[in-house]
Amino acid sequence: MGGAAPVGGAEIGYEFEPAGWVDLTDACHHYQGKHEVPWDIQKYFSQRYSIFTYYDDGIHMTDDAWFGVTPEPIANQIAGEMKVSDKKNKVLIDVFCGAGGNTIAFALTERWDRIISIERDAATLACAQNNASVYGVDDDYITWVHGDSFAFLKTLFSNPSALHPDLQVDINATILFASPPWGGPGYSTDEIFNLDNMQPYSISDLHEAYRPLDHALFLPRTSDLRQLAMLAPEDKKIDVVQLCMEGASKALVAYIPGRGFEKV
Ligand code: MGP
Repeated sequence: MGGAAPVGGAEIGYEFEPAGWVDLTDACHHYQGKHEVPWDIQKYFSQRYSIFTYYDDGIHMTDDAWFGVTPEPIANQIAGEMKVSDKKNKVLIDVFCGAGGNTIAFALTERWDRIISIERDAATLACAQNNASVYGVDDDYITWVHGDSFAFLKTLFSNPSALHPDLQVDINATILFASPPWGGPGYSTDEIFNLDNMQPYSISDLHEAYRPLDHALFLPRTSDLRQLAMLAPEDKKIDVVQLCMEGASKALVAYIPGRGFEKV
């Protein structure tokens, strides 16, 4: 199970399997008033309706998930534009699912044959599943995985038969989306953000894990573009899009063509 205790899975014997339904825990909150909210996430709570339009319909969050959840208009923009190359990608893997903001937006496009959404923290995964059901997103369409996405990808690339059959996807038709932790809100104090300093995973850690696949990275708006440019495969370009709300950039997304498997 990639280092995490299995939750919800019914079958035994695979390194990774679909998570099944995960129950909400005491760490999953639907805050109703600011007085209930820890001070360091009050700013995000104030923006709850731009993060989830249907917040009042029972959206649940862990406290840590507030820092990284993608606001709905931005998640929808990415979901609409999600394309790295001319390849006909049919499967999308969301490797840092968090509370589900991006996965929900991807699912709402109905553009993918399958979405695999991976989250390491069981309580956060429970929130994502709950939030997807608030948005009426079909549970059969999203395959949830509780575990470490780096270990999942390693198995997918090197030993796919160790994955449950529902997770054995055609990697030549798969695109990956990553909205990793940036190391907390402190990133914004740097005029240009050095992606080697991103915590706990640097840009090299991420790129090393994702390079065979077309992938889109959701990163700080001030990310050093020279570092991103260096990730482009030979003779290919990387598209970088600034994502704005109310006239101000919130983040950027970099669309990076995969290198395939032969050249890795
Ligand atoms: P922010 O930088 O904390 O707020 O988050 P900002 O831009 O100062 O906005 P304002 O409301 O104070 O004006 C902005 C957006 O960046 C969040 O809504 C998230 O979508 C995203 N974000 C922020 N952090 C710290 C992370 C992170 O660690 N990981 C990911 N993936 N996204 C983050």
